[in-house]
Amino acid sequence: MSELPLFTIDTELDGLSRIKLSSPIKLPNATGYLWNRAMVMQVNCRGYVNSQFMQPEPAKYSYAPNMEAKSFIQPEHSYFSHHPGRFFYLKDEDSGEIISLPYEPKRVQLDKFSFELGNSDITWLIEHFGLQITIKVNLTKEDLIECWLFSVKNLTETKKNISVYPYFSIGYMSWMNQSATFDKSLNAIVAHSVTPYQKVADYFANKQLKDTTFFLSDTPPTAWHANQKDFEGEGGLHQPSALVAENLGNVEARYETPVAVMQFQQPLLPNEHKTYQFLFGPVKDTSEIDELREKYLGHSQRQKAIKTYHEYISQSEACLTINSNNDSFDDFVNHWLPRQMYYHGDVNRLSTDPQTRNYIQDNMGMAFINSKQTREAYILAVSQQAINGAMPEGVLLHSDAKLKYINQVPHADHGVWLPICLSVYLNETADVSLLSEMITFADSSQEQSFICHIELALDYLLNATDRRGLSFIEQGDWCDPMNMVGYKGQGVSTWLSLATAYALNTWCDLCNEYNIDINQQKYNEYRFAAKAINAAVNKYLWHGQWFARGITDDGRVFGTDKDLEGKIFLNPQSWSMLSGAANEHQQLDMIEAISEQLITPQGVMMLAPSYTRMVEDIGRITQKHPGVSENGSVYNHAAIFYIYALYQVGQNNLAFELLCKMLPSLDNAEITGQLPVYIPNYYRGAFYQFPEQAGRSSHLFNTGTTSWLYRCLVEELCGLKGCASGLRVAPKIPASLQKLSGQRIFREAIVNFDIEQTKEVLNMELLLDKHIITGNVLTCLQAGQHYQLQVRLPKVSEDNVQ
Ligand code: CEZ
Repeated sequence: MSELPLFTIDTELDGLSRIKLSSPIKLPNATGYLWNRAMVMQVNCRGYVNSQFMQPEPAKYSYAPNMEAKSFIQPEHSYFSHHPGRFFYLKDEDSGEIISLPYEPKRVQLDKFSFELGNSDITWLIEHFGLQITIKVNLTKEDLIECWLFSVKNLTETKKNISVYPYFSIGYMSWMNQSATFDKSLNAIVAHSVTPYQKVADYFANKQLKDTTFFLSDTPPTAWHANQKDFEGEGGLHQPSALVAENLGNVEARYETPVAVMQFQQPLLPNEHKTYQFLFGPVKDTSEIDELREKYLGHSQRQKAIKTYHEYISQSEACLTINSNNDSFDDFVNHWLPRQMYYHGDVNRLSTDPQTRNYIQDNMGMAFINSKQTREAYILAVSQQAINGAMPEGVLLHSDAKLKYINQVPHADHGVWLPICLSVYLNETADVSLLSEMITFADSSQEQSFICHIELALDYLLNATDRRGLSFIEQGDWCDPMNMVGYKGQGVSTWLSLATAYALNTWCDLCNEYNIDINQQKYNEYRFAAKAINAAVNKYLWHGQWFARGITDDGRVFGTDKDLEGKIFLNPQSWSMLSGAANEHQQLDMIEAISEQLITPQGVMMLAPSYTRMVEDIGRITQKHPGVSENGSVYNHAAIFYIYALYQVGQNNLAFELLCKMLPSLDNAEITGQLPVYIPNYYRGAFYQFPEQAGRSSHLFNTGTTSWLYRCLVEELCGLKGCASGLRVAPKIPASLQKLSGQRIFREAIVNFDIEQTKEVLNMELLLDKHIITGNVLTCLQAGQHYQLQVRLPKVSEDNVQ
């Protein structure tokens, strides 16, 4: 492979970004992802694919070669030789040589390789055997189907005879019934199965399931093969025996593991090319295949589908575009971050019962893209609140949906998120009408205003405190697997106590800012309660240089220097800055302790040292591998809380430094192992215990980080934050960023801005369309109007506190 840069960031004609990886070996786990409201596929540069669809619960149509446990999408997904994938064997009939594209399973070194991630497509451009091959996949706006194009061109002066063999894995579908054969009338390999069940009731429940997987081509195959084991034979996937013969054997699978393989023998004259279209996906029955073929097969149908899907994904365009003279930073902030944020708000991590904290935070991000969706989501969330104020573990998005997995474990924090995340919705829209919406409860048809629902949630939190005024943790707070601190009903959480104080203060601030009509006594009660909680946290949980993480059922304070492992947790420190519990001295102490113990080249770890053995009064988190997920990884959701908190206390340089560490880039790609197209939920931590693996990406793009990161960029770094009277301007650019320009869409006004730091001014100066602005709120912005905003800031000092 020639020494091309590992990857490049190009810009498409439509201004959107295109990431191009030049090697399938250097970043073997590199992936991109595509989705629509009913399916998601994570595509690996070597050809492996992890995909699922909703019916309405998550289901597969391309399975692993053996029975798989149904679970939520896991971090650090591992690939293995028979992992589901979309491969193309290509035989040079003249030389007999066989390769596989895009790289797996034969792993032949290719003359040219490029794995390209676009906004709404994933493509490989490959050259080998004197052939130029393009492989492209896109999804559709609303259907459960993968649309593939395979194009091969003869670049040589001599005629070439080839066979192309798309090999789409179907895998082990069912222990009750699975089979596959070629259906001539559909020109498709059709694999039928029956979702296993034993209860009569499930027969009727399963009748609607899409238990059939099909692979259809626009070209009649020379031959086909639908039987996994027989296709491989003794040669295995690296040297499938079925490819030795001139033609595939047209072999069915009969209660044998299916596969979809077709053979297309194709002579190519010099400069001649041949293009194939393939459709792959789940259906309930073959009549659906016909409809999908009509809709998507054929040049014009394909162009229409690509255009519609492109428009669908392009809805992810958000309200900020920046130019910081750092192309990779700008590319991520302007394209890939809003795309990931939209994915979260659009498909709720492909769950029918998203955890309430995730649902509310993910929809906070949607306020920067499509605030109407945020409004609907918040109303739905409070409509599932109990009349006693308790918010549900998960928000049911479907009439048949049930609370599953982690949502069957009682967590104490779901009530804090609405008052906290509502501020972004109101700052972006000033839509106080939401607050007077009358909404029922999960367990009562009584209607109460949105304001009342918020206050019931806050009151429920305040009642869920112990004699010290600290919040009970039950079997977990924001940290899901911290399940044994309070399972006996006594353990308390420092983080949740501080988050409750922050939620109370945030609600009171919103009431002031938007003149929300709440009872003055209630308002005073909340301010007093927040103070009391902050005082209690300081009294019982400040230890030396930082705040402890909590107190167990048996009264043990943990998360202090006295602990061998889990000495310091990041969240209590961050949220003590947000709630106001930490004074300036404590802030400096904590920041120093965090810099010494938690900061790594890839960002800030959520705790250290990672636990290496079970701690029975803390729980499952301590059983996770050190440096993985909540057990001391660089858990980006916790890291962004810290960055947001640093901005609130004027630590703008450190905040920006840590924000840059969080973003995947060319510089850190060889460590993270990923391409800069999403923020992973974590990078491996345990930096001082397992440095070898530290920094590796989890490759899991489901994370609550995106909306908070976008909030930091819009409201803090650029400091273009909405308020009741307009757009408040208060940039927090670091000393390292001389200039920052861009465009901010605010309540449909288009504000082009230039922010620069200069010795010529001692205080911030604002010019709007060359008019000096007194104060720092732009109150006259009209929807649809364009404005030019110049912000001149006094020189920002290197030392952190501004
Ligand atoms: O799930 C996330 C949750 O979606 O863990 C976060 C929590 O705040 C998010 O709401 C921190 O605990 O159950 C487990 O052990 C998993 O680790 C989940 O906690 C975790 C998933 O892996 C997704 O990251």
